[in-house]
Amino acid sequence: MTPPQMLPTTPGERPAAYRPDLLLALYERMVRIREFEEGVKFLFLEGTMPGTIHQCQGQEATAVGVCAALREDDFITSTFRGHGHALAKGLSVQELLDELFGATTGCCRGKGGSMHVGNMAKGMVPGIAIVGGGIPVAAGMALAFRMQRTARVVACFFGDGAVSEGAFHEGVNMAAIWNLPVIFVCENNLYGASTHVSQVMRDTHIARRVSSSYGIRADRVDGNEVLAVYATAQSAVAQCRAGNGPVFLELLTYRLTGHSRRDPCHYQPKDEREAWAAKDPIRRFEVTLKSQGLSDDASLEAVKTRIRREFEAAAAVARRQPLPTTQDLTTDVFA
Ligand SMILES: Cc1ncc(C[n+]2csc(CCOP(=O)(O)OP(=O)(O)O)c2C)c(N)n1
Ligand SMILES: [Mg+2]
Repeated sequence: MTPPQMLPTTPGERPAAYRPDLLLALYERMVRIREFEEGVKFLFLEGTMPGTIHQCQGQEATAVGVCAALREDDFITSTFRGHGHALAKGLSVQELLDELFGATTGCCRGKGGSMHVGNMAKGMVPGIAIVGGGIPVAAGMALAFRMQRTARVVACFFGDGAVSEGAFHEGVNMAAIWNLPVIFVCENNLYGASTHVSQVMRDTHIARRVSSSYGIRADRVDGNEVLAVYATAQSAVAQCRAGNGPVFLELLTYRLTGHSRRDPCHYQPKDEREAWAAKDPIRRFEVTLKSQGLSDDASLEAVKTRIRREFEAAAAVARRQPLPTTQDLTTDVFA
């Protein structure tokens, strides 16, 4: 990924011009996530892929916009909904698909599965499926980075459901009093499983709650606008690297799929779903790319076709990868 360019002055503001290769890279990454999720959905429904899956169709701009502002040696923590975070941080389609098939060639040697994807060598702690569980971990990693005198930062992804957990208070408060280099990234998709945010918090403006409770910078941004996410993440990362962290980002987005594959999603009202489908981050960015003369329908379609083929080739390989043996039960454990 191209290194960050100019910093915006106001959170969420798009700088006037980004280099075309950066814009096209952002687009390609979002499409890779969407095609991955659609392809995995098919493999799951077909019955070939074991376990369950939590998918992120509709939320591609949050993962891509934040991770594009990070360096390779920065870290992210993630959740049970981690496929998009992983691809955005630079994990390969192959190592993820192998993991989803439970193969030893997967990013966690087949022992993590869909809810725990990650790769420490690529700056991603394997996903933590306990809601809010990654938040104290991110604060601890950031403390370690500080004590090691590095300029590395941690971006900690979690959902709106996590902000009422005790772990959230502990982690954010500790990061705040010690100015730790953490970007707390709340993907507010309006629902924790089937429960709407308004049923679990009186003030649904999460960023406002955080800035008044913890005394840190907290921005609320359109999470379906990849350049707004990227610009805000860049300035948050710069602030954290300069020793003035943490920063909280509330990214407003929407899951255009069920909570998990067994969820028919009946609790999302039709008009709400349609309104958010019209704000699909990929389609919106296509409009931007076309209006800037960087792409046309044919070239965008070519990107999708290439990425779809890349997925299909990786899936064909993943189906044939070796599965762990009983000997593998006692490897990769502490004791
Ligand atoms: C501590 C804890 N409580 C409950 C659960 C069960 N659970 C799994 S996902 C989920 C909803 C999480 O919602 P949110 O944090 O908004 O993330 P999203 O699914 O919207 O990405 C719940 C309640 C859990 N995994 N951990
Ligand atoms: Mg949610």
